[in-house]
Amino acid sequence: METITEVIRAIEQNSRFLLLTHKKPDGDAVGSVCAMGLLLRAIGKEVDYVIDGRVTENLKIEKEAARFRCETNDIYDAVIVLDCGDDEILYGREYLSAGPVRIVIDHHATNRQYGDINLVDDAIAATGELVVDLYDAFQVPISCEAAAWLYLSLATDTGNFRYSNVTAQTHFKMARIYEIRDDLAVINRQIEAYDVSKLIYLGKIIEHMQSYFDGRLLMSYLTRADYIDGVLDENHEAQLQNIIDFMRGVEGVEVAVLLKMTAGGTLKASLRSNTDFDVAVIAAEFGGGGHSKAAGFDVDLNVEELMAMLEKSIGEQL
Ligand SMILES: [Mn+2]
Repeated sequence: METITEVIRAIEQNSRFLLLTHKKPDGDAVGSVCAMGLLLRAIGKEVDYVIDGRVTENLKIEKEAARFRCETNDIYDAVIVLDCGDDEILYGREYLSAGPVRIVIDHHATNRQYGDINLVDDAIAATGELVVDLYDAFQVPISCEAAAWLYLSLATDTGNFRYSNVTAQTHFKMARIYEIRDDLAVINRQIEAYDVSKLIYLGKIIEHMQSYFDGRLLMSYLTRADYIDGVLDENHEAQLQNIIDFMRGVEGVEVAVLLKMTAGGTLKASLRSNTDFDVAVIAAEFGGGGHSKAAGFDVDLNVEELMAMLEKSIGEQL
């Protein structure tokens, strides 16, 4: 049986669903979860969301986010996890056993297939694309609110439809969203608005930037000394999302790497590729994962050690 058919059967045969996604949810996580929840509710199912409280305000674009909670004591028929390739980074991992059936819907090439049913397609740009397929499978029209959540999902995971993960299918799906809503520019402005702290951090990143292999690799970092008031609070951390794109965009750059020190002293590495260079392979060497063009990992090393290791590892494959 085709996997999507298995997902449809599992949804049809059950009535109470718990929806989960990864920690520090991004636009695709929040967008795909809410669009999925609205689909389930449209076909008469009960839905609860257990979502990391660190969802940033700019992603709460519609009412469904008011239903988010951080924990539950309930028992469900099935647990659906969206946009999370690894149960290690799943928020509410203990709730994987809150129901007898686990369904994983995702688009990470490194997905660990930790569900009973794993609907994983790494050829699509955003998990929201799979949710659109499910609306079609159930013949449920996409509501005005669901359209906003699907826009959030697709626009953020594609860098506003500029990344190489975008296909004609992404645009065909998006065209339908534009037929439903005419205020997507307003929503986009809300999603993308940033704080002045973003510019302060950008200054630090430029100051620390180092170029390797004739500019084919750019690396930079932020340590505690760079953080406003010495800490990277959640609000400021959210401002750093996608800031690496300023490095990736430099002419001649094939790989960009940004290291951020966490409160615990662990380094969080973000890697981006402009070419066929597969940064998920590099991330996997350090115990992380992601996509071929966007990947990451966490490691307990200091900045100098890690930059030397990455220079060697990336240099061997450039
Ligand atoms: Mn995603």
